[in-house]
Amino acid sequence: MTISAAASFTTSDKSFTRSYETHKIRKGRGTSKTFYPIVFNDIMGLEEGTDCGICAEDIKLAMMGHVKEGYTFNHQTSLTERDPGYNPTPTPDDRVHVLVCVLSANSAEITDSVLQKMKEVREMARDLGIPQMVVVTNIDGACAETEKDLKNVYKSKYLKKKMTDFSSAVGIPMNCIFPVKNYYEETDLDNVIDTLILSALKHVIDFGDDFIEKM
Ligand SMILES: Nc1nc2c(ncn2[C@@H]2O[C@H](COP(=O)(O)OP(=O)(O)OP(=O)(O)O)[C@@H](O)[C@H]2O)c(=O)[nH]1
Ligand SMILES: [Mg+2]
Repeated sequence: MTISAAASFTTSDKSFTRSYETHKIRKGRGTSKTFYPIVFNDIMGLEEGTDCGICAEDIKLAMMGHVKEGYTFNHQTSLTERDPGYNPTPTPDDRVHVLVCVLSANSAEITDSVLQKMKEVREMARDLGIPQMVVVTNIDGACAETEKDLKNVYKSKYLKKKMTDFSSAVGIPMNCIFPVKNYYEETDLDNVIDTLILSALKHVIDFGDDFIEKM
């Protein structure tokens, strides 16, 4: 259990994550502290609000490695070469190796403006050759059967529909969409929760690995 990426605890539709931040997974402690060779970069969400809604162009710049750690996204304008948050000379490590879209199974219909941005981002990733996948979160609260027993995840008609609808709306194949439940109230680890998260993570790593091989 770790509390690395700050998550917001309100149910408002406002975006909580504002800046570009790298999250690492620690291995060992003290002098034997190292990190696993995979990192996650979190960005502001796509949904538009009074002061949120990342520009699709910023996601493209991030994928190319041009966004510096700690850069605070501006929902009105995208990053430019003149900005101190712009990295003009990205290394292969600064580049993105897999694009993961996180979607809540609990949310209402995805708005047209978000779908449009997703389409743009997908096309940019395709042009850059970056593999794409989707993680569907909140599967516990979205369906009574999975709430009762998480093992029912692949039996849930509701989740299946949510995933097929999303697959056809944005054109991501079903075998690139992974349902997970995140830890949020539990204080101890649980094998079923871990199985889903680790299955998604295994695919993230495999897809990323395929991309690195081609780089
Ligand atoms: N029940 C349940 N709650 C979840 C799950 N995933 C996340 N949450 C909760 O949902 C809330 C929002 O999570 P965040 O990580 O802030 O979501 P986010 O998509 O990063 O939101 P922004 O940063 O605003 O774009 C937090 O209170 C989480 O604990 C899940 O799978 N199940
Ligand atoms: Mg966030």
